Amino acid sequence: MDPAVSTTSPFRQKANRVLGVNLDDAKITKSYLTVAFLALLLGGVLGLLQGLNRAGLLQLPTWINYYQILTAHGVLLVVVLSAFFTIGYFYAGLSHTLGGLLPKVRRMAWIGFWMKIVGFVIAVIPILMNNASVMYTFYPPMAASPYFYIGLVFIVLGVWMCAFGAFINVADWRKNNKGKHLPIFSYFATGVFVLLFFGSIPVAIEVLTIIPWSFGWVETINVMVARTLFWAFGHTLVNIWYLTAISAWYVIVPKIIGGRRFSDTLTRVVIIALVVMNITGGFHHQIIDPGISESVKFMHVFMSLAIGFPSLMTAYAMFRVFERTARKQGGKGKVAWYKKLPWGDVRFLAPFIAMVAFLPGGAGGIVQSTNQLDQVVHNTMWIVGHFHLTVGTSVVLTFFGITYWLVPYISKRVLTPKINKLGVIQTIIWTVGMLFMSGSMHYVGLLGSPRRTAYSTYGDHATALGWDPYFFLLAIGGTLLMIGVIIQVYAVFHLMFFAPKGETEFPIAEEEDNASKTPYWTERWGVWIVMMLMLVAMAYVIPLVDFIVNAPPGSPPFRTW
Ligand code: HEM
Ligand SMILES: [Cu+2]
Repeated sequence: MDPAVSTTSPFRQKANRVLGVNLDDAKITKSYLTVAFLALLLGGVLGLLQGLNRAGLLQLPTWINYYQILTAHGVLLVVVLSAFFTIGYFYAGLSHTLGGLLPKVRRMAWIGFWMKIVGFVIAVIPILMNNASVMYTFYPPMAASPYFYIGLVFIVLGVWMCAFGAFINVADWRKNNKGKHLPIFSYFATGVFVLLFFGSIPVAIEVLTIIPWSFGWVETINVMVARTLFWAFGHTLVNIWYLTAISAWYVIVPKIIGGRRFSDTLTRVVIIALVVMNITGGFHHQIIDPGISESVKFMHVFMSLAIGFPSLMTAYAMFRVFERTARKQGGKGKVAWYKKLPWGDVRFLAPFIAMVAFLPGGAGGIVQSTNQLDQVVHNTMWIVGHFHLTVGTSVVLTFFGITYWLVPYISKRVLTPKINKLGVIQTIIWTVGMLFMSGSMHYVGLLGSPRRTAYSTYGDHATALGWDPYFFLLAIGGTLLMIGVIIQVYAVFHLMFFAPKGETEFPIAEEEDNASKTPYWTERWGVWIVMMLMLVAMAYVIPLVDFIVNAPPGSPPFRTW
């Protein structure tokens, strides 16, 4: 049965059947994706400027400095692009799989949209005025203009609005569909919005303590508490992107290649595991921080590595689906079946490369979670290479692959062979560009080049001069990526406004015919949330109490730029 029609409201049922997509809901997603891809365009330009500057190929004009650009690049790409894409994508899926958004929820999505836009404008003005060059991580002791943080408050409130909207819609569906399993796509959405809400509570607390400090109303701030609250959020954000990406891997990609989904139970267990074990990974961003006892760090490393298990389950599930589908279509041999996969289809190719990139990405993550190895790479360009591989490739390429069906779906248009081909070319450019950029970042990091540092030869020191060839490769990669950004943004707006009219399907794969029944305990979200909160308490109460009770003198605000 098409999940889109499993609603109780006859009007909504009809609207969906006739139109394929609910136009009011589509408008929400269109607006969110528009903002997301404008952020990609602008963020990409700034990224290229950084890359060229670090390679010594470009001197920035005097009215703008490296750290301003770096702050804007981070905020645009990891806050604006990711948040707007994630919300736009999941709202489209909630609408599709739950039979339309409730009018109340639609309003909440719009209020959330404008709150985020207003917040972004309030935060961006001090960045442009060079009063907030604190990077997207913004934790003390560096202090920005208070308006930067006030803008962030609006962004968080806007995100919460969307999270609650999703909860209300899901609760309504469950009330009307007692005893049924939440459709798998909405199950992913629920996991993501649970993490978005709970994960942003710590950062909200952090920002509320920073605001009086940055106004000068209080003199000092507890740096360790602030950093810890930030990373409880920052790390969760990373896994929100990841969960968003794998929702497409589990649910969408099998349909696109003409196959069926992997075990529904396993999928739901992976989601539960990622939600429950997530927030507690935050300390792996603080392995080098002083003032955290070894036992606490050890516990957190364990928690971080635990996330590897659902990832390995995912890797297995994906390749199993690929093989099974290819064999059904006549694929033969131990590996020759791969020829049967639709390599020329950007909706498959982009997320496939994204999955492959996650292998070295995940391996790098294990390096960084290891105390001794992290001593070598911490705060070097290696880290920048790592997250351009994970978020800049695994996540973003999956997002790109999604746009080639999601944008036509919400715009009542179709993907043409020409745009598909352009998408394939874009995917290849992105992959090659990232190989150059991320590869050289990793390597030059091992040679000691620090991250977050404008061009410098350190008085022509031999070590620093040895980095030059790698920065040159980085700049080549960055230039390719910029071309990729332009093609991708063109494709999105072409599909939104100019592609031929028609119906595009929201591709949701079915289960195997002989699939075993999913146990109902997977639906107990209350239990998973309580388990998650218990783990968070276990991980954070002891260190936070320690930071507060045994606090060193607090820090005044610093302006380092
Ligand atoms: C045209 C494509 C891109 C280029 C050329 C580029 C280049 C760069 C460079 C050179 C840095 C600065 C390294 C440093 O000094 O520490 C950087 C930082 C960063 N990039 Fe990109 N990047 C691109 C796309 C992306 C994408 C798609 C994302 C994420 C979705 C991303 C996320 C980040 C983040 C989070 C930082 C760190 C900012 C900070 O340290 O505060 N970038 N990028
Ligand atoms: Cu992390």
